[in-house]
Formats: sequence, structure tokens, C-alpha cells
Amino acid sequence: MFNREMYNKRMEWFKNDRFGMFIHWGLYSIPARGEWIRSTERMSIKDYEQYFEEFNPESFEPEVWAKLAKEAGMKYAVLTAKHHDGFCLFDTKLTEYKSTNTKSGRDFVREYLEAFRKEGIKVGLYFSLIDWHHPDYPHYKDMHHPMRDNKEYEGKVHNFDNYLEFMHAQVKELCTEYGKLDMMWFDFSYGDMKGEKWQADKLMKMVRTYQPDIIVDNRLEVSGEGFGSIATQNPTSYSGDYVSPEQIIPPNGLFDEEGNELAWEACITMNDNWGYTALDKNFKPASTIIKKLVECVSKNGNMLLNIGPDANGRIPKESVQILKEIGSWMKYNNKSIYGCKASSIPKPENGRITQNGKKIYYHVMENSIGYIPLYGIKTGEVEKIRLLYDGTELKIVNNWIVNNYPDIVFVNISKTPYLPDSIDTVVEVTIK
Ligand code: JFZ
Repeated sequence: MFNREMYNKRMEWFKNDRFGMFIHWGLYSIPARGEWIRSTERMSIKDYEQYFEEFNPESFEPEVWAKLAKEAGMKYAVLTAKHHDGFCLFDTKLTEYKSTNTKSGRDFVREYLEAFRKEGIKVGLYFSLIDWHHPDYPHYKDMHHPMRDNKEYEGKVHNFDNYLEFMHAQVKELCTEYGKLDMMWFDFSYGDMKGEKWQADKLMKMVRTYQPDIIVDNRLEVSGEGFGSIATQNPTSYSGDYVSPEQIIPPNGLFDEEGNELAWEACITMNDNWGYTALDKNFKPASTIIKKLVECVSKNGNMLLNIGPDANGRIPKESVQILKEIGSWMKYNNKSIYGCKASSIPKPENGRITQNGKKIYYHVMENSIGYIPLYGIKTGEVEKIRLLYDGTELKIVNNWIVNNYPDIVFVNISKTPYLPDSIDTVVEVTIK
């Protein structure tokens, strides 16, 4: 049964931390055409085998990843322990298809967990419910399987119970042999492959037995599409804890059936792919990502921003640059992100608003002619106003220029036509 009290308790850090790092990394990082390569190119296990033989990421230094995540202001991370291709980055006893059997011989999940925990970053694992390597996972006519239209597999019988036993046992390994996990990111349900088809009730009971505080996404029921029963008044035992919109920020935030706030996390790529894709240079500017992170928080959501390290274990240089730029904004402005949520004041036309109790953060993204209007507050409510990045005191402007607009608080943050921070200058208003 769903326990609202325990739910609220375990969700505290998630609603506070707001910003995480998604890491897609595996054998598919070698061909570098995305993590769906086996499916999109109808590649057999045999054709894919060369990457297993080759995999030897000598530059894998999770400490470097963790330091970068921390520098960017990210508070939690999620690594693909296993993606749809079925290759495991951990030393599972249930298949030979694992990193410890490659040339590298390493348990990357264990090393990742250690490195990120050491930096004080909460740790999560992505685990694919779909497995294109297991013989008992449906092949022919499945919606996504690489062999879905290969006649050789027509009529083949797959013992799905056998698959479920395997899959549950792998999740158990992760939940029992790797210490405390803060998050499990199951991915994903489709067609009739959802909910009890995964024996999700049993799976979640097991997960919560070993990891009572773990936060789980909603994809035992849905994919990026659909909200699942977490958006209803009667969530199932496997509803998961939050909605996982993919490559989109919900335009109006998300609410459950009764209009209560719903926890969500938008997972977003920096370019157009999750797994390392050599030719994809369509990286979003850091300024865009900063503004979109603010948008998430202003709508009660989190952002899980992806990196796709190359097969050697290196983060693409474009991503490193973006993370550093985000970090230099976060370093001065993170109080307007962590612990913040939507404000009851509607989005102003010059930016967005986040709020943490009596602190209202005005994210000014578009300059004014002259003074900056801080919409939605009255002069009498204001205790103090500061520029967030350096604490500069801002006085409420009171002169003939603004006097026609007595319902709006104005401040002066620049004597030039430019904002002090051209991406997002944050004004912190403390109300009484
Ligand atoms: C899933 C994965 O398939 C993808 O590789 C990546 O890990 C992302 C974060 O999650 O993305 C989806 C989910 C659902 C669909 C397609 C991609 N879908 O419903 O077709």
C-alpha cells in the first residue's frame, strides 16, 4: 500500500536538490550512434559482439565525473547500470554479459558509486526493464527489439517468467551489494509490457525491503509518455515516486487528479542523444540550460541533465564546457535553486520566480529601460532586497519615474543597458 507520510519523507531531498546528472554509457559508446543502435540498425547480438570484445575504457575516472557534477551544482546522479542492450556495467552473477568480463575487468557501477558518494553526491542507477540480450525477452513483433521483424525469430518461444526471475535477481544484486542507493531509474513500460507484467508489486516490495528510502521513477507503469498512478489518489505499490517527462519541461508544471503538486524530473540531453554520439554536435548553450533549470524549479520540477561519455570514459569536451558554465552561474546563484519551488506569484514577463519560504527569487532574464519591476509584491511586505550573486543591498526606487505604478516594487540593478548577469540576474527579496 502507498503510504503518503513515508512518501513525503523520502521525497524531501529530491524536492530540495533539484538538479542531477544523468549518465548514459555502455558498449554503444563505441559505435557512437546512440544507445538504441541495436534496435535502429536491427543489429544481431553477434554483430554487436565486437564492441564487447573491444570495450576497455582506460580513461574511466569516475572521480573526474563526480568533481565535474559537483562543480556544476548537481546534487545527484544516475548511471546506466544496464541499458536496453542488456550489457551490465556491474559484476552481476546472473549473466556473463558484464563489464568485469571485458578487457577492462572492472565493476564500473561500484567505482561510480564510490566516487560520487565521496563528493557528497546522491547516487542513482538506471536499470532497463527491457533486455535485448536475454534469450527469454520477447523478440519477434516486440515493439522495440532489434529482431522484431526478423523472420528467423517468428514463432520462437520465450519463457518470460524465466526472464523476470533473472531481471528481479539483478535488481536484488544492485539493491543488496552496492550499499545505499538514493534512486532507481527503471526504464521503461510500453504496450502491455507494464506494471504486473514486470511483476512490479513483487519487484518494488523487494526493492523497498533492501532500500527503504530509495526514490523510484514512474516507469514500471509508463514511459516518458503518461504519468502513471502516482498522479491519482490511489497510487499502486509500483507507481514510483515522480513523473519522468523526457525531452520536455511540462508547460504548466504537473498536478495530480486533485490538483495537488506532483513531483517530477525532466530528463534532458545536452545535444540530441543520450549515449555518446560522435557526429551530434547540436549542443544547447549553457545559458539555455541554466534558464531551463530555473524553469523546472519555478514549476516544482527537477532537471536530470545527461552526459554521454565516450567509450574511453571521457566526457565530451562540449559537455565539460557547458557543465563548467552552469557551475559558474550556480556558484553564485544556487540559493535560488536548492530548496526552492514554484511561487504563487505568476511568471513575470521579464523572467521567472522561484521561492524558498520568505525568500522570493526574481530571475531577471530580460532587462528593462531603467528600473526593474518586481511583480507581485507590495512595498510594505518587503523586509530586504539583495542582488543574490554578491549580496548588494537594493533599495526600493521611489521617484517620479516609477510613481505612476505604486502597486509594483522597482529596483535598480544596473546603470548600463546590460544586466549584471546576462543569462539570469537573480534578485532576492525577503518578505516579512
Ligand atoms: C528511454 C530510453 O529508451 C532512452 O534510451 C533513454 O535511456 C531515455 C532516458 O529513456 O527513452 C525512451 C522512452 C520511451 C520511448 C522512447 C524512448 N518510447 O515510449 O518510445
